[in-house]
Amino acid sequence: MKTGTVTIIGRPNVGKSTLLNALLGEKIAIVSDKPQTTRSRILGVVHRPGAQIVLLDTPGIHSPRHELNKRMVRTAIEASEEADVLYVMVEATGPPQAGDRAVLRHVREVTDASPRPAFLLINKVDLVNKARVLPLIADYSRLLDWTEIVPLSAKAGDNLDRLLDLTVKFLPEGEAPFGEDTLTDQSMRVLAAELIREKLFLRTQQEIPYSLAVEIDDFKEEGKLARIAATIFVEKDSQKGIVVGKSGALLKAVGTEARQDMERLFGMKVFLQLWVKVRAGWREDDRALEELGY
Ligand SMILES: Nc1nc2c(ncn2[C@@H]2O[C@H](COP(=O)(O)OP(=O)(O)O)[C@@H](O)[C@H]2O)c(=O)[nH]1
Ligand SMILES: [Mg+2]
Repeated sequence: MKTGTVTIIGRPNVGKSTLLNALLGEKIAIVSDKPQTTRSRILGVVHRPGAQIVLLDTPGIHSPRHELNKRMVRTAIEASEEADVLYVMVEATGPPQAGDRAVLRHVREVTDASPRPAFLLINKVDLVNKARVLPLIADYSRLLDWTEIVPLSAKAGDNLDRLLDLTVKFLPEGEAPFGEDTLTDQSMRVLAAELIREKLFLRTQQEIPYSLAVEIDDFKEEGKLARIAATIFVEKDSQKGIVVGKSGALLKAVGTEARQDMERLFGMKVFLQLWVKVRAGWREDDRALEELGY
């Protein structure tokens, strides 16, 4: 058996979580059009004939301003240090940005400390003309000595099989760490909280998505029904009004969308109750961050 850990890193919003979901064929990592959607390390297991790949999706590497973000970046760095193979993701839509260069500096540090294969993944090729990818490959090749360079589209599913074939070659021999049916190490509670947060991210703007956290208060399974109660934390009273929405409309829409995703993922009926509470300054508060699982 070939098996090992593959960590996906990159600046925020390049498509790391979309790739994790695409490689798993199941949505276990939340995705939005906004940067910093992913806040924790997300483990997914890819099963291939003769191989098991333990994939780690990570928060985007960025300059952190809040304690929450410092923890997010630390999580990404630590997960990259565990990797047998590093996936370093960038976008095909433009030349390397300052954020990409910061990621590459980190890759250099990790590979200098302990040499390991680093793949450059040029994502979102569906958005550009093929002719634009070649100069990008040249740009990035000047910046680092890549083991492999793989242009792909996580969203359209382009070149993913080739990526996995190349990856398996670089994995060590070993015993598979997870059972054949294992998809993730995340509990249903965590998945439920994340799906609620995703729907909120998609429906709120500006500072609000970043001021939100979700905590599951109660999760009861009764046969084929799950009864879930969750609290959405915001930082200010004014945000609470916005998250609840006019006559509760936004909260209701979020609840419906999250419930539908949970029913699909868990294969059971879900009864979901949502509450909104103000918890000022939770993003800077060590105790609150621990309680919220960050
Ligand atoms: N067109 C296109 N969009 C993508 C692709 N991969 C991700 N996206 C979009 O990019 C945004 C950020 O994706 P996400 O996976 O959350 O990025 P992350 O922050 O790196 O995890 C979302 O709107 C995705 O739908 C891709 O291959 N093509
Ligand atoms: Mg993500």
